[in-house]
Amino acid sequence: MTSEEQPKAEHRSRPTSAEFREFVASGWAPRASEPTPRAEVADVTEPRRAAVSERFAGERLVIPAGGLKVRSNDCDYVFRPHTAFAWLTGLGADREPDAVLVLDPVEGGGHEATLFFRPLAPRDSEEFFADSRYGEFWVGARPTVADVESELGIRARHIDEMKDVLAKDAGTVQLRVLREADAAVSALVDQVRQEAGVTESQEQLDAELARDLSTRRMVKDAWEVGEMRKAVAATHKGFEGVIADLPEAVRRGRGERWVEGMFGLYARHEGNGVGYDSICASGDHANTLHWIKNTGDVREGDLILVDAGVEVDSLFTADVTRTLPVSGRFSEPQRRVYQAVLDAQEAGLAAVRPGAKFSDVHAAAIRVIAERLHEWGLLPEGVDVEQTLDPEHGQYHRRWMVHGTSHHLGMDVHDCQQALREDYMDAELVPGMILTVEPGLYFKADDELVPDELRGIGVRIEDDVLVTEDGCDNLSAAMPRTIEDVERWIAQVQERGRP
Ligand SMILES: [Mn+2]
Repeated sequence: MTSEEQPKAEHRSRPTSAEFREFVASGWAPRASEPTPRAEVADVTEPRRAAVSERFAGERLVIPAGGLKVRSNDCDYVFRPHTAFAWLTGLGADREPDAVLVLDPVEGGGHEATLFFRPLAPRDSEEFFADSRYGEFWVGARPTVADVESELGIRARHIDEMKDVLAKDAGTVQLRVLREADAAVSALVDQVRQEAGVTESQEQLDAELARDLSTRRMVKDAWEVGEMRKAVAATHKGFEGVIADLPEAVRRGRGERWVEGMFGLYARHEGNGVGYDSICASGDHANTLHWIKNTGDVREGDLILVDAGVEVDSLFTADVTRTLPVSGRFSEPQRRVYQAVLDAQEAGLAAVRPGAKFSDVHAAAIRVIAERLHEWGLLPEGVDVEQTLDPEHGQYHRRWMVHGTSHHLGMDVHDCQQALREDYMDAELVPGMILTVEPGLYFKADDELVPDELRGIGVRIEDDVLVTEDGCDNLSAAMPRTIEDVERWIAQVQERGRP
């Protein structure tokens, strides 16, 4: 109900004669009589909704998917549902624009879930042939109410029926909406509240819902870990596609785009797409942390930093970085920097275990970074390791690694972003959490504080790690990381060709 409006194009028209409408509606084979089979994910979303129901007992919760966004004129961006909506319904990939999940409290406790959406329109409707956004002629047949109910195990209704459900005893039933997902649904909820005589601001209540739905995804269940493993396996394959084509990337010029395209090909083929814009940064570009322009050449002798992840249809995404010598062998200065980052990563990985604090991982990795920079004489005169690690009066080493070492990972690449500091940075790790460990060192080409031979070298190594009962399981461990293994990997993949 709430996609962004597309500007009208006055020069276009569709046939409207009664004769045509009757003709276009006739002569089609009957639709499949069997609804869509139940999806595997339907079994795992039910307990998720039950947990949310328990937390917000007696309240009505509104969780929109969001709407289509106009790219230009009558072209929209590819749709991606809000993560909380996808997590609670099991709808992933590009489903279902304008849908809204409503959890309605029932007497005696618990909630009834209803998915309001735009079901498939009949063939005698104008939408069928004339609506380029939703019509079957244009975007294919969408699911029916029966399809959605049978696929997801959730009651489904036409979106037009939603307002009445929201308005039902709105004066007595507490209403909360996930505001960030869909501005129009939020406006509708505000209108319902106003009509019911609710005058005090409800923003705090809505923010609590957003925070809960974000924080709640921090510990992954077995099914979610399985999706992460799929995402990582596809990412591994994508990296091998990139490695196989590195010589081609060098030959063609503008090789960063070739690398981006090669990874994107695998991401799209193996999964839903990339989980975030791939960073394909050769040479000095690696020192721009979020280099996604990818306009540069890939040159023999340089390192190329590739930070990329495949997102699978459930929207779980990997997030892996490898820094690869374009010619297949690291030079001596490249080895020195790479090994320091690897040592920092090993220290970070060793700190991942239940009971450790999230921030301990960064502390362990950044200490190694500080030590190496001190050994190399790069810290200011007279500053030792402990002094630079002082959070108040130091941190000189952060000039060469300004980012953090870890973030939670899941359906969003930066997962659980709405969580409070006490539930994230200051929280203890527990089994089932998945985080990245990704230290780096970045020596810009114009950095006059570092020796010539290090200028223009940027290295990051990033793996995706599951917290287990007694430590951690590196989900991306199959992707080589040590200097020797990376060199051997490149030689083997280039010998074999694209996977
Ligand atoms: Mn990352």
